[in-house]
Amino acid sequence: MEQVLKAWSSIGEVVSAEAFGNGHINSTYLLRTQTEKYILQKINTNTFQDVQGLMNNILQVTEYLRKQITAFGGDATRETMQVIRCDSGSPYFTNADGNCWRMFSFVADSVCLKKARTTQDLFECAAAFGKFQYLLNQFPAENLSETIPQFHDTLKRYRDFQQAVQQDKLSRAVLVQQEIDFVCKREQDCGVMLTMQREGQLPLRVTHNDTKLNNVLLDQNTMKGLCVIDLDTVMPGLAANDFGDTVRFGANDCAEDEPDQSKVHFLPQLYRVCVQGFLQQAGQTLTEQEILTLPWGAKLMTLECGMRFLTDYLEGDHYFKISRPQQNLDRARTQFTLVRQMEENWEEMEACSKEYLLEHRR
Ligand code: GN1
Ligand code: MG
Repeated sequence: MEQVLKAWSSIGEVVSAEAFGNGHINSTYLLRTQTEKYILQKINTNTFQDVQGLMNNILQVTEYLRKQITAFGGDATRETMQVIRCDSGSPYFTNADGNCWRMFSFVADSVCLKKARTTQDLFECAAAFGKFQYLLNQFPAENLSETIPQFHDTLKRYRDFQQAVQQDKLSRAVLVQQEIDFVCKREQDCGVMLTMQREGQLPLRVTHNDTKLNNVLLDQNTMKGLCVIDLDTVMPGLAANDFGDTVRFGANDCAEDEPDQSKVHFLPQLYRVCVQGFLQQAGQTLTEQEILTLPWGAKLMTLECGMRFLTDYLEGDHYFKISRPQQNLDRARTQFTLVRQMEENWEEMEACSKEYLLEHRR
């Protein structure tokens, strides 16, 4: 790391560096100098192969957000991420070993939660991502590179899953036949929103695509949503998917990798809170059809994420970081339990959208 830090000599002497956060992909560190804190990240270049394109997206999006936030009277130094360029002026540094690193300023007096402690925490998370989408409503999407092609193409994720089952490189398929069957029964579901989008019923928007609670900072004093982070997957996408991934992660009472499925509960009352938070901010820019497909966003983001975890388990855990064996399998099982319970609560989920429309559109 010493060699890496030389590329940012302008921040002064770094007195400590510690591992930070819970991301599954990049490696994150908190740095302290005598006076300031910074976030240093090693970019996972297996996942993000076009680092130039990735950083270019982040620079464009944060610059645009800074203007928007200022125009709305906010504090742009705290409400969006800020890239700290290297001494050379580049937004990232490539080490002699080929690893790519980047730095962000640390948002003071903010917290990042692993799990919502109160209903309000989840509301704030959904609202922060709703506002993110609202602020980027007019952003020229054609300027963004696709950092991970077909990221939320659920049908492609299904095909990747099928391939992993067929190849069965580690002979694990026999251990997870139930889970495999669960996914196969839902093949038709995977294409529902993609078809609507292709047919012009759902617009593409600039979306975040990874809207879990730990990708938003809350103000430590007010516990209000403050700053959306992890901008690696900002790309054109569907509004309902941004809503849906917040639900996947937050509208339950369990950890993402809970091993005991009897402890996994999808909570419809928290689903409702997500609808309220997201639509409070993004509602006015969304079409009726987008609002009606919110339940699909929740179900498909959860199913897709479960498929991705299961695929990774079958392929030998090379994509998502794990800290114990079977963690990806537990993550997958938890997602499937949540999907089943969403199906059981489908009418209530649909009712939330309908009630919103009745109240706001007629
Ligand atoms: C990854 O990087 P992180 O931990 O915020 C993943 C998301 C998954 C999520 C599951 C680039 O997000 O797509 O939904 O894990 N990010 C990427 O927790 O694949
Ligand atoms: Mg993250």
